[in-house]
Parts: sequence; C-alpha cells; structure tokens
Amino acid sequence: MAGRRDWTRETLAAGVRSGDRRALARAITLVENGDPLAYDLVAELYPQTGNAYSVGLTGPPGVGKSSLISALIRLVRDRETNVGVVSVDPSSPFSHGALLGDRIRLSDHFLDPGVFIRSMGTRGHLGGLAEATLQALLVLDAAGKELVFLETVGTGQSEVEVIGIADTVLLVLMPGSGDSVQALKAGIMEIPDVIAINKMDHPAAKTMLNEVRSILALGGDRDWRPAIVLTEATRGEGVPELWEKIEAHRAYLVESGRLEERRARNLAGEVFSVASARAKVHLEQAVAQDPELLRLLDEVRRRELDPLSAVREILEKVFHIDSDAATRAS
Ligand SMILES: Nc1nc2c(ncn2[C@@H]2O[C@H](COP(=O)(O)OP(=O)(O)OP(=O)(O)O)[C@@H](O)[C@H]2O)c(=O)[nH]1
Ligand SMILES: [Mg+2]
Repeated sequence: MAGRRDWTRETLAAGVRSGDRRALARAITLVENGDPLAYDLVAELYPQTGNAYSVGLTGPPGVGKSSLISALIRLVRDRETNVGVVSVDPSSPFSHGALLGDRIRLSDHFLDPGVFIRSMGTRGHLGGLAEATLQALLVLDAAGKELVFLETVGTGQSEVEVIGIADTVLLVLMPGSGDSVQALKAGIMEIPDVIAINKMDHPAAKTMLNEVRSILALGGDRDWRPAIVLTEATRGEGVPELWEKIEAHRAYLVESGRLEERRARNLAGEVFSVASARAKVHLEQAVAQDPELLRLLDEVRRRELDPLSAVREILEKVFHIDSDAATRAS
C-alpha cells in the first residue's frame, strides 16, 4: 500500500510542513492511534503553529454539519483558501480512515489538492477526544492550512469542550433538535459564537429561530452577540451569510485583541483537560492494581472507613499529594 513507507519523525515533519498529503494522512493516523511518534511530531511542529484559523462545528447527529462544511468550502475555495477538515467521531474508537456519511457529503472536495479531509476516532488516547482533536488541529496548522474545520457530533458540555479549542464555535441545529435548545436554555451547553439553523425549509424553522433568539436575549450583556443564521446546506442557501458571521466573529476577536487571549485560555484549558483525563486513567489503573488500595474501597463499603478518608489515602499513595492541604489552599 502506498504510504506504508517507514516514516521517521524527520521525514514526517518535513512532509507535513510541505503539505504532503500522504505525510498528513499518516500523521493523523498516528494521532488517532495515540502513537508515540505523533507526540514527537507535534512537539517538533508546535513552534510553527498558530497560523490556522479554526472553526469548530458541533450539533446533534444528522443536522447537516458535514453538508455545511462542504458548502462553506465551496464558498471559500473560490478565494483560494487552503483548507483542512477533521471530523472527530466520539462514538467510535477508530474510524477506518473516513466515516461513510462524511465521505459522501464531502466527496465534492476529495480531489481538490487544496483541501484535506479526514475522519478520526480516538483509539489509544488517554486524554480522549480533546487530546486527539488538538493534535490533529496542530498537524493541519503546521501543514499550512489557513482554515481548519473541526466537526464533532453531540451537544453536551463535553462536545463543546472538544470543539472549544476552535477560534469560532458554530452550533448547528435543525428544526426538531429541541433537546439542544433546552440544553442552551438550561445553561448545560455554553453559548456558541454562531448558530446555524439548518434545513430551513422545514415549517418549524422559524419557530426554532425565535426560540433560540429569545434564549440568547436572556444572556444579558455580552461583547459578542452570537449570530443566528438560517441555512439550507444542500442548496447552499444562507451559506454566504453564515460565512459572513464566522468572519465577523473572527474580525471581532482580532480587533478586540481577544483572539490571543482566547487561544491562550483554550490551550491552557486543553492542557488541564488532557492532564486530568490522564490522571484519572492513571488513578483507576493504580487502584485496580494495588490490593492495599482496593482494600480501602472494601472498608468504605463495609462502613469501616469514611469515603473522604479513603480519598486522602488513595491520593497520598498514588499522587503523593496531601489532599487536605490542597483543599485548604483552594
Ligand atoms: N433537506 C435538507 N437536507 C439536508 C440539509 N443539510 C443536510 N441535509 C441532509 O441531512 C443528512 C445529514 O447530513 P450531514 O451533513 O451528514 O449531517 P451531519 O450533522 O454531518 O451528520 P453526522 O456527522 O452523522 O452527525 C444528509 O442526508 C444530508 O443530505 C438541508 O439543509 N436540507
Ligand atoms: Mg458529519
């Protein structure tokens, strides 16, 4: 198979930097597999990143996220933008290269040398989706992609966190995705920067628009008022308006100096989120493998030891931290 050649960190880094598609494909596979070579590669490429503008799309299954990305690419490719797309599938440990749906939806662009598209699972990632998404974004950034779309399905807090590394977060809804509207209303989901209500031909689209508007109006004073756009992705209707809103958000971030601030916050958040995820896995494994720690859990079950005393002992043993001191300090 082509691309089976043995990549080293050096050849891979050079390939990615020159935008070589096979190097990129290999790099993302390594990222997907949590391969140690991916860590080395990203470590080497990291100083050259920070040039790509990233747009994260999230929303319930089947609302038209991939179709909208496809339509947006069609729009921006006229202006010769070098584009990358990564669809992260939280439900699958690995993607076999591409999800069938995305393959079809994005197939218009597969032959375009300026567009790189990949679906990705998160096999082997202790830090989960956030880790895989961040690494994939950095690889595409280093490859000179000016614009990167990140897609993930879902509307819970965790999906927004995954896509939260993006410069602009776009929530895609369609008439009938009432759960997401409820999640917005209840504050379960953070307010995105732009909202697209797709499949606008549906008779309930206007009702949904009003509903979302009234929720955003409750948000009080925000520097950036999230824009809401009605779209029809398959015909491309409303797509220029959607792109305008994405660009407006970008301009707002750049002009207010918030882009750097936001990226710094996102990166710090990402570091903490990956570190926490790994620490959790480490903790679970350590406890499972240590009869002494397992006995503590038994004692809790038998009500011989209270839960927080067990926590203190476990944290001391596994992480060598005095959790009482940590609690007092916070
Ligand atoms: N009528 C109509 N159908 C649409 C529109 N946008 C997308 N679709 C269709 O809706 C289906 C799902 O579209 P996708 O773009 O794959 O949706 P998605 O949100 O990426 O789906 P997942 O990645 O599986 O969550 C496809 O059959 C699309 O052709 C639209 O604006 N109107
Ligand atoms: Mg999709």
